[in-house]
Amino acid sequence: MLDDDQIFNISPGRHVDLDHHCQNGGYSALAKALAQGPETSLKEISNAGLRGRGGAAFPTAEKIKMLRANTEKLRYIICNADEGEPGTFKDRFIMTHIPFQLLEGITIAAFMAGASEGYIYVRHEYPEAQKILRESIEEAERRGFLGDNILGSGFSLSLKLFSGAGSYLCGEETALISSIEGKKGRPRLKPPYPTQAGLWQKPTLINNVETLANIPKIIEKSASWYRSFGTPDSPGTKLISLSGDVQNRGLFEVPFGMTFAQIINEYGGGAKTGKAIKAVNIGGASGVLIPPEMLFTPLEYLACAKTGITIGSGAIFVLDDTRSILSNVQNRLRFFLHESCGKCTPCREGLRQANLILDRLLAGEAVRQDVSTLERYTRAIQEASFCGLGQAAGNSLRSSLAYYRDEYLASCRDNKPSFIEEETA
Ligand code: L3W
Repeated sequence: MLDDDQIFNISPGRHVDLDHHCQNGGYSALAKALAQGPETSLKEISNAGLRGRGGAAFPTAEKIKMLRANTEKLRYIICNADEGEPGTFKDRFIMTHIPFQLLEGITIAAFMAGASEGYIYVRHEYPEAQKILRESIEEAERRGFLGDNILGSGFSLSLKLFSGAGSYLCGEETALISSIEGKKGRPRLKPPYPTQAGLWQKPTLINNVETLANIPKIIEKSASWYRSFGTPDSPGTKLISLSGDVQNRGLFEVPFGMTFAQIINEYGGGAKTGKAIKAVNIGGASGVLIPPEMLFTPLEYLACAKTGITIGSGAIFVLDDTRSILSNVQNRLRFFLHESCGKCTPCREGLRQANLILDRLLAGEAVRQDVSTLERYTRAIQEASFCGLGQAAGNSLRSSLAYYRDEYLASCRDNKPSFIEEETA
């Protein structure tokens, strides 16, 4: 998806501009899509097996088909650029380096879905991305790639940028839609899905930045080219935000099918000198903590689902043997506690109580019973929370309690020899 020649040839702080984009084949995919029509283009995306890159991996073509099946004339497209998942910085890179590839992808997706109006919802914390995208939208309009009668095809798309206001919850699509409508950014129950009733109750195609940026290359180079990367279950590539205790931290585009160990060693250069990997967090703060033995799982939706790993937005955070699992888990728990909207009790109260137990554990004041209580709270948070925030917040708790229970128990004062001596005295 990322064109190395294009990206490495730009000077630091600059992005691939419209001329540069066009010189490298940019907008030929849009011209091709407009010429061959929405059905043929959609078939190519379907054959490519492109799936949502925001975290849920829903088949992109299926979503677009649902919009096409809707009889409502006014349809919207929304690009979800509210990249708030801690440890994730892939969408920012796309927006600040290859904005026209993203705009081209949005325009082709809108054409396939029959959407005539759209928004890019960019998180408030990305002012640089907002500026670049605003200017890029204006330039694409001036040059006939956006706006009325795109490339003389009769297809029109009015695209606007919308700035978030700093809420993680607004990355959830129904909360995001509410936020654009001027209401509180809170999720609602699905169904109806946005494809049925989205922005202003109209059918809406909402996709992540990375998903949309994949579309031009598939249309330009074909589904079979796309399938030459990855595995039959998970074709193509994934942007991985790699951080933590590795030699090389950064953003890497990797083909699906590589194991997590390969990604960490070949791209990340392995653990820091003299250190061993203790745990790896996959899928951002919403994801799971896994032990090194599980790193031989391939980056593939099916294989990961079987082992309980959530690829999510593709963030990988490595913890070496100097790290405390408990303080790492608490760090993420506090993030969710801060971002919880407070609407439902399991999330609002469950996270607060879990945090208090972690406080006690870290202060050496907890007892073994607290660990069992933490397990019960984790189940309640995951199973009874209203939206994905609570459901996902429990992932690091659940996985760390499963793989690092000994570390929890070792922090309990009634697990220490001195306490046992006191009790029996
Ligand atoms: C029509 C149906 N549409 C599903 C659509 C739905 C949505 C997409 C996925 O959560 C995950 C979450 C986070 N008819 C449909 C349908 N859809 N069934 O498909 O839907 P869903 O509900 O499975 O997931 P979601 O609410 O989109 C996303 C995880 O991602 N995550 C979050 C990452 C955050 C970022 C970021 O900051 N950029 O990516 C990380 O793990 O926990 O599980 O469009 O409408 N029958």
